[in-house]
Amino acid sequence: MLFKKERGLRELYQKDPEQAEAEILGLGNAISRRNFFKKGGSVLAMMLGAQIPFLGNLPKGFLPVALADTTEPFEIPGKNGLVVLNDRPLNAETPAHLLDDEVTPADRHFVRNNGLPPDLSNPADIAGWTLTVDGEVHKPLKLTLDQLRRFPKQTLQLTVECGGNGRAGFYPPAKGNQWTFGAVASPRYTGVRLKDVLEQAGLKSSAMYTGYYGKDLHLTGDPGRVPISRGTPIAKALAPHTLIVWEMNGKPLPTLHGYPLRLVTPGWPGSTSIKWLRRIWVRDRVHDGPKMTGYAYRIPKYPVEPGTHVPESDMAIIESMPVKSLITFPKSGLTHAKGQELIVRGHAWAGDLSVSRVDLSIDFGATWIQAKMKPLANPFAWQNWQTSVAFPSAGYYEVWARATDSVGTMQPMVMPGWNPKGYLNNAMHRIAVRVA
Ligand SMILES: Nc1nc2c(c(=O)[nH]1)N[C@H]1C(S)=C(S)[C@@H](COP(=O)(O)O)O[C@H]1N2
Ligand SMILES: [Mo]
Repeated sequence: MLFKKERGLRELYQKDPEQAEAEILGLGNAISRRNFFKKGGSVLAMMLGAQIPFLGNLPKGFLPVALADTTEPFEIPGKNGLVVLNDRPLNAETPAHLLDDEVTPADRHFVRNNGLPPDLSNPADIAGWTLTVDGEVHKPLKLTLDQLRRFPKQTLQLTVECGGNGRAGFYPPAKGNQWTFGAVASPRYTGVRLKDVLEQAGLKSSAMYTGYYGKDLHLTGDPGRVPISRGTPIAKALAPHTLIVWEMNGKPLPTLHGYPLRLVTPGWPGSTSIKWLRRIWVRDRVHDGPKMTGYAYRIPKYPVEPGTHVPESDMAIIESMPVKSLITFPKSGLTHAKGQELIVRGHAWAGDLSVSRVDLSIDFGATWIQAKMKPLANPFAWQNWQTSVAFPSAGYYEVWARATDSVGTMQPMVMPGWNPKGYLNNAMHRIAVRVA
């Protein structure tokens, strides 16, 4: 297989332009440049929306600038305005100003795949879908989708953020998807409590951790390899807001988000919310599936100097995510009329905790204005907030947002604890405002 590690299109273009061109065409492996232009010229023209009269002169390895400059060189079906960070596996984030909805619509929900989504084109795959619950249980279960629907139904707004959201802000840089701010979402999910299902299976006293398995394929395409299998301590699995869901915003889960079934572990790294869920393995020890061990989704047990090599034995699994906020209106870079108040709004969330306040600054942190928080939909929904700010004169301003959680911890202004894989960057979000 050609792709062992994750690799973005731009990176690929630098290293292996012919392969990149082949990837654009979805041909999967290297083809000759001559062939590329024979088969590819028309595809490229379609993507650009225009013929390329001098196609033959386009230097090897030059991604047409019209594609390189746009944040979305590929259309992801069902998505609107997302920035593609990697196309294999697919990873795409939502620009902050497109996350303005109080409840995230499906077309604005970020996508984070570690492998290849399962092929569900055969209706029998869905009709025959089962969820297995085994391991440290008295009565192993194999539930059909209909059987799952018989548990008490729950609908909740739940916030899920990728553990690597904000990675782009770390220095020295960490490898992996360079998420900026947009790998977070808070849609309304419908499903059942994981707790109710685990109780039907009857947890043994040895039940300590969960291990979730989805139906997606490893990047190599090898059906014997699992792209990701993570879980949580049993207490989080039994928490009332941890759900097995089949609907997002009142509609069947979109394919990219785990149709027909996914787990949602709100407030914890998104990687514990396994999509295309088919098995829950109750463990008598900390789960050791792919991406549970080593450096994956782990941070040093103590603060380290940026760039330090940390031994694996000193890495601890990330649990609750830190307090964070986002300014979703207005879009950064606007010009605002002098003398008029500017409405600023956004969201804040705090892992397992709640948000106690959100403050804004227009003077680079010297003074702060407390934002008004709207009523919280339910625990683990994000907290919508809004306020209006007045600027004393014309000029360049930044609006900074800082959330504080229920135990008094605030977002840092600068990069928080550096860690080898670049997780948990909850530095404040800021937008630029020109007042004229
Ligand atoms: N089966 C499966 N579940 C998965 C993943 C995956 O690659 N495969 N990615 C995880 C990660 S790292 C994140 S952040 C979330 C992203 O969910 P989304 O793609 O619905 O936004 O899904 C998690 N669940
Ligand atoms: Mo993630």
